[in-house]
Amino acid sequence: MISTVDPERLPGALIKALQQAERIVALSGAGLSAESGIPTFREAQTGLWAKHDPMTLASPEGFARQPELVWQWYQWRRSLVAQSQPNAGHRALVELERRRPETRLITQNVDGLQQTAGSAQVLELHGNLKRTICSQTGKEIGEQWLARHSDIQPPPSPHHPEGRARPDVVWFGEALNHDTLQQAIEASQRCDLMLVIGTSGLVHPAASLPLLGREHGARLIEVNPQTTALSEQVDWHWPQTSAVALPRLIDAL
Ligand code: BV8
Repeated sequence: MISTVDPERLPGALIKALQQAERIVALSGAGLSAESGIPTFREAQTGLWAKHDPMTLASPEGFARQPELVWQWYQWRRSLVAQSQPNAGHRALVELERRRPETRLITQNVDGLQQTAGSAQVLELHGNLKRTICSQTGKEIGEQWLARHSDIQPPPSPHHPEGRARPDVVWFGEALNHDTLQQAIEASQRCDLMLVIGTSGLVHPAASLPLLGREHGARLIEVNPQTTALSEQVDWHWPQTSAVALPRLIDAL
């Protein structure tokens, strides 16, 4: 049974759990950046990409099969991010960190908007598309090299003769960075309240973190206009957008 709350009148028990929480984890997904104008992962991508399945493009097989198309998809997403600003939801999470210094921010997003909003420590489970690495060695490739070789898409790598430039993101079928995942697991096990913000809860291992928190006694508040794969597991489903909900959450602290 999903306990959906009245978006305009939060139950006292939710507010109490929020006020008493000392170790809050915020797990965010693409929905947090939606109000910054960045399409979510499963929404139909606009224009050229409508006919491509993001799951195929965001995979090593997809890159091996169509490197130019995948490179251009990320170039398009990078340009979207470059034109986007953090929204009130990102800023509310920065304020949450200020009010509750033990807060840990974990994101599935690769747009870096939470850091742009001012957060110093964000666990980026799926990497960050602003960084480019060598497809063979994983070493970072600098912007100057990329600019000098932009006539070839994707540009070659300076680190390996067969290497190509690729975004520093975790594709489907690739392992997450071990340390980042370990820190996210530990934070989820330690927290006493987890905010699950703007995620469909379909991608693992990220989607297992709320369940881990719950197993260790955390209360879960989901902020999402829709119900999701996680809604049955949370204590409260708040059917509200994150740019509206998160500032209200700060006001209730
Ligand atoms: C791995 C980077 C192992 C790339 C991404 C079967 C069961 C369980 C797992 C699997 C399985 N089969 C395969 C797997 C593994 C697979 C997986 O989970 N597949 C799923 C889809 C079935 N996982 C992996 O492959 C992971 N790796 O398991 O490795 C391994 C171990 C050792 C050695 C080798 C391998 C890697 C997964 C990472 C994939 N990379 N991103 C890129 O971005 O280009 S995931 C991608 O999806 C994005 O990061 C995105 O963030 C993420 C999750 O999606 P959401 O964030 O939830 O976004 P979505 O669009 O789905 O939902 C948006 C939500 O926001 C909606 O609910 C909407 O209602 C809401 N919303 C909209 N507007 C708002 C809002 N909410 C609030 N406010 C709003 N305004």
